[in-house]
Amino acid sequence: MKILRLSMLTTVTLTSSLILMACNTQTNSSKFEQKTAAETAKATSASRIDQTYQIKTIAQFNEPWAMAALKDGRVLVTERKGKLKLFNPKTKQQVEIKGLPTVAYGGQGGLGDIALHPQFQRNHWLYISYVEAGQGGYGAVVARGELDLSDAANPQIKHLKTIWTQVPKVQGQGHYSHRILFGTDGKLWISSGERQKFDPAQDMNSNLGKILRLNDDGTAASGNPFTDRGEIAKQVWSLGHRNLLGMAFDDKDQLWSVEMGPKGGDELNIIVKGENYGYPVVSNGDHYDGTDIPDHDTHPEFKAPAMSWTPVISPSSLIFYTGNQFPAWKNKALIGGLSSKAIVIVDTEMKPVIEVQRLKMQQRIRGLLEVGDGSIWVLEDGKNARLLQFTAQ
Ligand SMILES: [Ca+2]
Repeated sequence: MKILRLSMLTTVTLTSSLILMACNTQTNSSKFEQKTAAETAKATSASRIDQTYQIKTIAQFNEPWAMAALKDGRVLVTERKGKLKLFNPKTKQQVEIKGLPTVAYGGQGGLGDIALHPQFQRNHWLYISYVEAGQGGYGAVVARGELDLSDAANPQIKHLKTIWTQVPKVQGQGHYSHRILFGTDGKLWISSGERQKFDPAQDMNSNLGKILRLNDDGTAASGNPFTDRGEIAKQVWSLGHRNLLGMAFDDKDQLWSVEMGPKGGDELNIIVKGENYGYPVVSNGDHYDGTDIPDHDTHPEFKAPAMSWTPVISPSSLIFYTGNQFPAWKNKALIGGLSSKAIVIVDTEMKPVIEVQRLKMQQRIRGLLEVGDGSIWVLEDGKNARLLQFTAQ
């Protein structure tokens, strides 16, 4: 019975990837086709799980990007055009927070991520990432301010100050990445995309295409691996990245990232100090015009992804689930998918790392957040995007 089900699944996925191939006349490489079959087959292995869940719509936002939960149950939601909303799930009320900077909205840019300082209860420090225009074009920045909620009707950010900037600013409005995350070490981790400029990912005079590890004031953290290679390089923890829209620590305090590949080759990476992940020299995807980018296995000097997807999932976000409402997802990676319109569940403790469940969502998924009671909040992408709550059945 189990064998039958598996072979049926394989047939279905193979058929759908063949249809995809037929629709996409640009895809002409047989190597690509073989890999597609192999990678989808991997996802239909015997270790699939089938965690059930219930979905409730709880709010709606305009082009939301990221969320952060306050201890009292309220949630902060960023909107790409530059608004920060304080949402109270009990009253369903949304209050706009004042004191936000002007953001360069356009392309993939605008207001981006949000993170609370580990000692937020004491210092009220809030961190946001957003895109600014300046000399040379556009670039993401991270700013820190104090969130003042003392006047419930008039919440605001005070003393906002830019503490980190993408270098250099360049033309174009894509691949900012600009995820921000605090580790248990109290350090501020930033994902900085290569801005669709390829080579900066290997250039140590630029912080594009890198993962950075900073102190909470934006200065480079001690213990970083490239401290003897200049001021910008001091920030760098790992390099050779493309567009990293998700970063999260697992239960063993290991950092992981998800990264959009070019045509094919979306990646889940285990992030190791000082490693080079090879972009744009290697990728399991290829250029959009069909030009080959050598695959990871041709260049063992670069760190290969723990898992890659072709066809792509377009990963927007990453969390590791730590709660008890969904036992089968405990300590698994949950990845929000844009073009895949899915939430992709990955078991990172398996060798090799494998996808174990895929939730079909019918909408592009932008953000994921686990809250205190172990339920999961899911943000759709775009205008009139819903905030969904996942609870156990
Ligand atoms: Ca390739």
